[in-house]
Amino acid sequence: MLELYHSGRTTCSRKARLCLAEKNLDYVSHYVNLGAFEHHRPDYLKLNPNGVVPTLVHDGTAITESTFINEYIDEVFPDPPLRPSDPVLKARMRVWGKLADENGLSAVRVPTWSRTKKAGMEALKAKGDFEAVIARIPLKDHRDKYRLIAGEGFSEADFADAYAKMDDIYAKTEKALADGPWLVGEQFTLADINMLPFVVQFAAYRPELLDPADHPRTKDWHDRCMARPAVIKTYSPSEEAPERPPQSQPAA
Ligand SMILES: N[C@@H](CCC(=O)N[C@@H](CS)C(=O)NCC(=O)O)C(=O)O
Repeated sequence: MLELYHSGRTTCSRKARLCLAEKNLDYVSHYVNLGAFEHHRPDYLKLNPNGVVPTLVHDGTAITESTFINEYIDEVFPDPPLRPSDPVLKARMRVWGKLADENGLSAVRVPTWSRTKKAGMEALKAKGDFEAVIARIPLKDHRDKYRLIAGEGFSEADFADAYAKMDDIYAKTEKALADGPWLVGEQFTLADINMLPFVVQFAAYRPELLDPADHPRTKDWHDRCMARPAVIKTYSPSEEAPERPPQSQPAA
């Protein structure tokens, strides 16, 4: 049995949901409400010690890290294949995964956390719960960022750095797609799946990035990706990816 712990609409959750949808795999969906800090509860930390989403559980075994989750899915359920067999192309595919995990995630976090987490932090501070909640966060980097959001927020330099990373990723997709139609050539692969949620989310904050005058190949790739049935399914509001998080469950 496959189970996915995810938060629906976050970039990393979407990566894993996209891969499962491309494979047409059934899974039990467990929504993890980040706003209610469900990802820092002891029961979830047993599955994912970093306290982040997503986590795939396959027959009771937890797999973490969205890029590795997707490789695992492709290895165990090889049809249709989402990794090139050519070792050079496979290495290139992994470079896209690394770029998504490092620069993609750190870039998207600046505008996303600024918009989605500030009110929650204010509420925690008002209730006097802030320090206790922060102390339960396993990753120091996340503890520091939550503190920043609760205080002065990301600086102009943080935004400039995030925007530079977005520009760099769009420049890289534009260059790679000259040899397309997909990011590593002829085959639609995990490179496309792992990068798409970032390209989409960057454009949600900066629509000009998808201007065909500036990034014609990336715009065309984006549109072809968004027309795939698995992508339509993943991006449509659904019970597992609601507009608003469902009611938080009581802590286990
Ligand atoms: N490298 C990890 C990063 C996971 C991650 O940071 N996920 C975000 C959502 S995209 C998260 O759980 N954030 C925790 C929070 O918002 O407190 C992966 O790709 O699985």
